[in-house]
Amino acid sequence: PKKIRILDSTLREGEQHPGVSFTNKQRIQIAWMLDYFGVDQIEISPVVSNDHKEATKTIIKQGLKADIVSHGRALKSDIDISLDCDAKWCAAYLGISDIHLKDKLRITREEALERAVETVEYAKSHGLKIRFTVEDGSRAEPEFLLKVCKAIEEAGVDRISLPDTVGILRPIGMYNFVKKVREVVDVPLDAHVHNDIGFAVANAFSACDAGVDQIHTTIDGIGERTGIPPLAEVAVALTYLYKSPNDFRLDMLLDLSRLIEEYTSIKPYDSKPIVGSSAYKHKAGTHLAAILRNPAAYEPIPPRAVGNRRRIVFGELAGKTGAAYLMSLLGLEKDDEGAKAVAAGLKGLRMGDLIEIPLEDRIEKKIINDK
Ligand code: HCA
Ligand code: CU
Repeated sequence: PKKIRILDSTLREGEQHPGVSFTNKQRIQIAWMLDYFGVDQIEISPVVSNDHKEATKTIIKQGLKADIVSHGRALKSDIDISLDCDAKWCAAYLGISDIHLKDKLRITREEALERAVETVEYAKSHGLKIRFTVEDGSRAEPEFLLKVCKAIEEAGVDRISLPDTVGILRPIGMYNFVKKVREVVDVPLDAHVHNDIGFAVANAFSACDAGVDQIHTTIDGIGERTGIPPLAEVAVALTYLYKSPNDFRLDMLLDLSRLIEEYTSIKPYDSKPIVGSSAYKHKAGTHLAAILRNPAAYEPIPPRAVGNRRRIVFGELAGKTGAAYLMSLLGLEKDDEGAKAVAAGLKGLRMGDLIEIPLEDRIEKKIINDK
């Protein structure tokens, strides 16, 4: 299978999430952790404040394995800031849909095309690698989108980011968006997709099917409005479903999520895939019975592999299997009568009173061996 790379934008898109604003010390730590995790590129924007500029400079100096991508507008003055930071990679974005051209930038298509080409030429002539983002490309007039992509390819652009800036594409729409561009240019492509209707992860993978080789993520999916695809879902899907040959340390995923929680007070919702507190909880007695023989019965990805852990919830659905198991955990003699009585007792428990026990490896092994 083909390798799909990850660009993590926690430090750029992530900081656009309401309530997120890191200190420079935190930015540097996040960059180190993302690099150790194994992402290919880390994006940060030095143009938003002096503080960000300092962080960008410092992170570039760390000599991390990942490329540090310095993000800004398609303006020479923003490219100059990337140069000041000693960046090797920069990214420039420019809205190219009519709504962005008319109501945000107040420029014509011709002016936008010219600005895109000039920006790429300027970066290249200063020795920078440049990714160009055709912002709101998913709503741009298709002929104009292709025209811009061809022109910046000719100007020497190194990558093109195809964004669904407002998250309105269906997976098939994202596929077609990428495919159209893929057919006219040879430049490596990025997918940057927003989650306004909940399709971000699905759309990112549609984009892969159509030919992008890099997905943008943030830790826990934080970003403008409803954010972009979370690093955890993307890295796990790449590894387990797409068999992409990356060297991710997936067992850091829970720690990465906790780090963001600590620095932002944004807690991932319980049922959030991979890192949510319920992602590996089992409640129904029939599920427990199966889990005790073979956890794969109800766990597509082993919890330890992603730094999470399995928990059993003993409550009204535990049944006799659950009751007997709870008794064995507590070291109680378990006869049939006793188990029935405990099961009846558990039936009286309601939300909030449920007993939750992490399954220790030791006990799990013993039970699995005893079967
Ligand atoms: C923005 C827009 C952007 C850019 C994406 C990219 C988008 O700057 O807020 O550079 O790949 O969603 O279009 O995040
Ligand atoms: Cu975005």
